[in-house]
Amino acid sequence: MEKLLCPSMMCADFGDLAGEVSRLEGAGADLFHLDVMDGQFVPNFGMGLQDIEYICKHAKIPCDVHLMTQTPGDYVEKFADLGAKLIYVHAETGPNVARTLQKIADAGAKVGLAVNPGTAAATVEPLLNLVDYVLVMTVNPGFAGQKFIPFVEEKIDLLAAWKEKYGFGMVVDGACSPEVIARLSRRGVEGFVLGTSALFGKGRAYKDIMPELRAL
Ligand code: S6P
Ligand code: MG
Repeated sequence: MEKLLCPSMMCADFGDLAGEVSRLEGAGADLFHLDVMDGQFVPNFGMGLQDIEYICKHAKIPCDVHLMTQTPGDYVEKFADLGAKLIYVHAETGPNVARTLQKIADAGAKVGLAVNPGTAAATVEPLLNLVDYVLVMTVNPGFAGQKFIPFVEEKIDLLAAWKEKYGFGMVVDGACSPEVIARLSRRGVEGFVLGTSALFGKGRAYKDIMPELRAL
């Protein structure tokens, strides 16, 4: 199974965003992961519309947007217009997530469903009919540099067993270290969001790290 390596741009050097985009592309990144937080759904803020627009415009590879926001349904068209090719909204954002997922498809983007560590696979099963990618959170969302939550692996196995029936891809977000990538890529996960655990702040060039991660 081909891996999808997705650098999390909130971990990048914003003083040199253009350089970061081109170095990561040169290193073989598949998709830029752009986190949006509203200070409500998670206790943090970021990234701004200008950041999203800039990266989507300058990137040669596609961008996803991970909306960690309370009312994502009001904004999916906006992010599709800014250039997001895949939009994740959280399953925990209210009773009408199915409508929001439909809105993403109508806006012409791939449909993503993000699932918090405390949300069961069974809870999201009906929604799987509507999604292209499930983003399994292996930390509580909001911050880079947290610890991997091991009990989520049981849910990853349940979801992996449903991939064929519902036709979706699985991406993992949070504390994706080389060990986690090696283990979970053998259990049906194709996509990995790369933050501080595997890629950023390592004192090594992205072009040296990324092929190692792909080979795991
Ligand atoms: C925040 C966000 C994530 C992080 C990423 C950081 O929860 O959704 O995308 O940026 O998980 O990775 P790491 O390796 O620092 O945990
Ligand atoms: Mg994220």
